[in-house]
Amino acid sequence: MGLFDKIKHAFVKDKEEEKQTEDTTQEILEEEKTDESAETDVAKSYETEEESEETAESTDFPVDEQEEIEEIEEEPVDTQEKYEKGLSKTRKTFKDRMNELFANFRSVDEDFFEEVENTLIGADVGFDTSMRIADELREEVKIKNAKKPAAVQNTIIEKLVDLYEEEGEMEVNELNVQQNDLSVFLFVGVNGTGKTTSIGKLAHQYRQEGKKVLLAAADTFRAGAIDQLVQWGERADVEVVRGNTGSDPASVVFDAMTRAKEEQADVLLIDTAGRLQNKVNLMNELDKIKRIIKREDPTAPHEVLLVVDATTGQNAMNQAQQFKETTDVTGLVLTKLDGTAKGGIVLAIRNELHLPVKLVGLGEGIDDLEVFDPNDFVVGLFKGLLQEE
Ligand SMILES: Nc1nc2c(ncn2[C@@H]2O[C@H](COP(=O)(O)OP(=O)(O)OP(=O)(O)O)[C@@H](O)[C@H]2O)c(=O)[nH]1
Ligand SMILES: [Mg+2]
Repeated sequence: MGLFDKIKHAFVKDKEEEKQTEDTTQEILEEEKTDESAETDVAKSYETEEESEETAESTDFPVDEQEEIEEIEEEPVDTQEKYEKGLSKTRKTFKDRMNELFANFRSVDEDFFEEVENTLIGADVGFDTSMRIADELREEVKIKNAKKPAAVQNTIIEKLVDLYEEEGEMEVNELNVQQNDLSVFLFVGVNGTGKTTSIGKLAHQYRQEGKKVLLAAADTFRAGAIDQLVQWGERADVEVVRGNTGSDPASVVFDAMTRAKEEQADVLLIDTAGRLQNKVNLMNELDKIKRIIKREDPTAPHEVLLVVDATTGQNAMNQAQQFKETTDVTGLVLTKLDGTAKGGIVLAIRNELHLPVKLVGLGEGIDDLEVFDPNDFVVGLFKGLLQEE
């Protein structure tokens, strides 16, 4: 099944569920009219099968219904839910923009195609992507003779998804983790994008999986940077290899590589400076760090992860372009997706930069980092935009 078909499938399923919810709500409302103890009914409907099969003994001492409801509400949100919640602003903006586009819709003419271009650019999917989609739409509308707004909107989504799917054919979104051997991940990116935070979160995840994790504090330039990583190390319960502020970051990396090998660590995550005296210095320093890593382990670094802040939109794209030209970036960590409506840049990143997003930051907490699933991402983003034709 193609990606667009998956979205259509999810859309149809949602519609069915919506209808079912409507029906159930209707039933509940009707029951409420006849039954005064509606609260008990709601509590009962939360019972799992297991609970309803409880022994006679426990039925003798019924649990307080209120307590039972609270217990259920406290259950941790699952990953998919967190992911969808984090993207809600992006989804809403896409929807609003589409509504705006079609609010003034009269006919499919040249003005309309220009509006489509503007809408897509405004939704941060990238300039080239927007132009290309509008061009393809011109053709498609001619062929299909699609004139109804719903059909045109669905065609725009179809084109966007098809392009995204096509461009991602060779993309590897999984992190390059070495089995039974040390994995070295180098984190790079301009200041404030979320390098240190993402390292802390990832360290926590690996630690929870039972891996031996080491961190290297190779941002020796900014006062306070080392302490920040040390704090994350404490939170994630992992060791941090560090030097003094102002010391040579490459020597910290050397120490970290040596120690990781000695202690047979599974993962070494290296934090680097976001800002130096100037950009050339920064790139030279990253180069030197990479050389040291390679000298100690010719297969490493296994990932050079560029951390970009999604809230900065086009700026994040420009940074990625610059880093890509000077460093061998292997993937992106896209942070702060939770606080932004600019999630559309995931499409621009893929279609125009050809860099795989590998991790996404969905909040400031230690658990707010997810591996990126590109298909789930677009399904979540676009299924709410399809229209019944
Ligand atoms: N909402 C949200 N905030 C985030 C996320 N990731 C990082 N942040 C916040 O962004 C700010 C900067 O994060 P850092 O990890 O210090 O960024 P950095 O890249 O290490 O910055 P420098 O050390 O200055 O180069 C902090 O306040 C983080 O809490 C995210 O996914 N969502
Ligand atoms: Mg930092």
